[in-house]
Amino acid sequence: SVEASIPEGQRAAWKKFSATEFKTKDEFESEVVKHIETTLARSLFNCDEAAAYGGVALAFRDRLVIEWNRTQQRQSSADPKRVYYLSLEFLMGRALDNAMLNVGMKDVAKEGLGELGFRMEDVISQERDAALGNGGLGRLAACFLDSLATLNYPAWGYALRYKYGIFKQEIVDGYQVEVPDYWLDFNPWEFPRHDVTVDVQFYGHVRKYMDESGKQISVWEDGELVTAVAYDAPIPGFGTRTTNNLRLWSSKASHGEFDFTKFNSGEYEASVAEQQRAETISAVLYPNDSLERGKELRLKQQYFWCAASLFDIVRRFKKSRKAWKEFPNQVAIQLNDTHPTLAIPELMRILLDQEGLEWDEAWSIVQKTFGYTNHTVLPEALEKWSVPLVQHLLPRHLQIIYDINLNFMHYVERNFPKDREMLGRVSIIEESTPKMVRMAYLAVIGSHKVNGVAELHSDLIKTTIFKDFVKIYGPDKFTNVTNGITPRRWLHQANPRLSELIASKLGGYDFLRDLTLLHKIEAYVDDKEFRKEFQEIKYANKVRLAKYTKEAHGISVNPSSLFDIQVKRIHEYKRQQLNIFGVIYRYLELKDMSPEERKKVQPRVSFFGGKAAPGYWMAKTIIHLINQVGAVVNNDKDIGDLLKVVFLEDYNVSKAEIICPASDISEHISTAGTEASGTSNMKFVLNGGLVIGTCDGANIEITREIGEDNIFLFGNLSEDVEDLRHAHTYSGDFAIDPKLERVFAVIRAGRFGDAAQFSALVNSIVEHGDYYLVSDDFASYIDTQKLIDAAYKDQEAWLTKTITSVSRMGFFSSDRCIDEYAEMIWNVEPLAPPKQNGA
Ligand code: B1H
Ligand code: IMP
Repeated sequence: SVEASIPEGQRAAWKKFSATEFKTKDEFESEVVKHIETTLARSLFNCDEAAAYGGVALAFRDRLVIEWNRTQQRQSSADPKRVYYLSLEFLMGRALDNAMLNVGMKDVAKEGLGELGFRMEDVISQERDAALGNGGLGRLAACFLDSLATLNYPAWGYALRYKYGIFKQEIVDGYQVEVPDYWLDFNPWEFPRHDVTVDVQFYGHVRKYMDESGKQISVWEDGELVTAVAYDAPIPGFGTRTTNNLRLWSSKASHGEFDFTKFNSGEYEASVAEQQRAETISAVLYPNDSLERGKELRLKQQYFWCAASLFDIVRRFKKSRKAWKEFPNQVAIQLNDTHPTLAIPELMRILLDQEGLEWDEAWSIVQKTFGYTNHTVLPEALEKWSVPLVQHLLPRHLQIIYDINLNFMHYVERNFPKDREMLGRVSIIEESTPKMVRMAYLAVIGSHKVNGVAELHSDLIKTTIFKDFVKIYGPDKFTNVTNGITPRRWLHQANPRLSELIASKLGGYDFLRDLTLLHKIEAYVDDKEFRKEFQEIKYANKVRLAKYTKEAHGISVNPSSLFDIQVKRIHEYKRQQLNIFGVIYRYLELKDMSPEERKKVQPRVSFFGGKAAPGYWMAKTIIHLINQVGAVVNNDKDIGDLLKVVFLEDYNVSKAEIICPASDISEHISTAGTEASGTSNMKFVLNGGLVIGTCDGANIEITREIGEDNIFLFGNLSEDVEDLRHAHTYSGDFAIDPKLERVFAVIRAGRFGDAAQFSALVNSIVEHGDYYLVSDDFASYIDTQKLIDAAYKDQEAWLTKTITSVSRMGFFSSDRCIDEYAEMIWNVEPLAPPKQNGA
């Protein structure tokens, strides 16, 4: 063993002085004060909340690191098959609260902090979100890391260490303004590993020659090198000592052979400029959710990250000195969407050019190693890279992609000799000008399993974008893993009182590790005490959001109103425009009423939140309209508390933790067939809110689980969408819904400011074919909102629905997802930590 090679005396010294964990309140306080006074060089006299946060974070970090080291050592010596989750986005949010929950000792810390003069909530809220993602895809990756560690899977996340995460959104005069998010000022959760670096090559050319044995050799030469430096973050599991690693790569200029000539020739400025150019690779997260823009820098990011990660994975594999054919038994790599697809030709390149394997052997290893998760069928989100760009940046990879395609074309030709058209349809290379590499096809061909993220979505990919591939490979290559969320963050941390109430009935917090145990609270659905407490918790959570709304936006809302919330990226397919048009319609109806009639109306607050991609004008127009409607409605004396419209600025993970527990209704109203899954729908229901939604994504499975009496579904079905779109364009009698027409009339009349500002939005529906079926679904949406108003009046029945729904949400834990991936796709087993004095 490794230990035996270290001399006895040395081992004894290490053991004697090995770091230990604080165990008592006094020890905790001593650690905090030590860190504040030494690590942070502050004192009693200038210790503000930020410094207190630093001290507490460092104290918990110390505990975390001990288990992290042990986990890594355990995994190194057992050397089991590991999972590598490659994702360009990890939307982690804050780490301290999560660390305290997973490490334990939060109560001790809270008391200790009190003695030092601080409140835990204030200290926690000092932390900046780690916002290295856009939306659902990035947050899913974060939930998966939490579950992987909790379930003791030996797993690594790999991503980029963006200097700037997703931009901060400010609303100025009703418009979105983007402000850079420099989040690394003080980040105690990352560990630079200056000893773990990889030189990554770009550009250059390929030289081919024949060796003595007649074998064709390819050498990728020249070009430029950029160095990847690893930054590691510990990922603690809940209720286990397993602490996995998230490795983020940061780019810097290489001091390899390509730049020292510059130093020697005295081009100092040029070499500094080169340094800066290298650093731009990991400088900024691309802020587009579900939209691909084909920028060279993005392709550079993708390759930089794939090359560094694969080098690291291969290096770790080689330590075990196993034969190459064992690689897929030691390594499972999951591609989170097509963004890491270059990992496929990169692993081929390593195996062929560096390790000297034959094509067939290399290809068999590659296919067994990779799995690919698709997250969207929207055509504008499917990645394609121009062949000339790939040729320029990655000449050897383009050759490999062409070879993969050639073999694949031969295979298809042999198996489908009668279908000549198929070759063009399934080719990795699209014969356009310029030619394009279709990344999704490369990902399908290079993986052994392809999965969608909810049942409807997984069915849709088999009948639309990957239809031919189902014929070619058979249906078994395609599978479904319905998304989930971690109950640690999205129940316990976001809604501690509800978690506590559930624990009090279930006799402990086991449900946080097995969410299906929630079904047991259905037994309390008629229990008076339980109902009262459940309802009080919801009310308190609404008060918390109301307080935040007042502080952040100066808008007073009454917590007894029905809270209606839609928070997610702003996108036409998600249809925030349908929601705001519905709000306008409600406003017009209120204005029509007599004061007597108004007294019977259910008061409502419509909350919106979410970022628009900076270049997405239609989405920005929707934000502007929401704010303009708010300005009118919120100041209308006739309306008062009957209707308020709030746009919550800069929606992010930490705000979601306040928002999700506070809904009565949340909106998940995408055009059917467009939202692959959705995950905030799960968060809202788990926290005792109901849903208004379309038959789309995971809404369908939520309905199956909680029962159709407990959800408000509306709108056209996915199978009818295509015909409706066709009719909009080709049949003469496409007419806008009259209620919606009324909304448009007041917008055009300038009721919400200069009508010209909203004409593109209105015209996309009236004149340009209403691609997202806003008009088709409007009447059914309005009717369903009326049903909701009526249902909410019966508070007892409503409460029954919410409690029943919570009890039936067990399926949507990301722990269930990870076990499904492990069994169906990765074929990996957990590596549990040894039991430790009764733990
Ligand atoms: C989802 C994306 C996405 N689907 C491209 N696709 C991106 C595509 O930066 N890009 O280029 C970024 C993001 N994100 C979302 O994934 C789906 O829309 C949701 O329905 C789903 O719940 C989520 C997680 O599976
Ligand atoms: P890697 O797999 O080489 O990147 O190592 C992962 C982690 O395991 C690092 O934190 C290493 O310090 C640790 N580690 C690697 N090899 C050994 C070993 O032989 N014994 C104990 N720890 C190790």
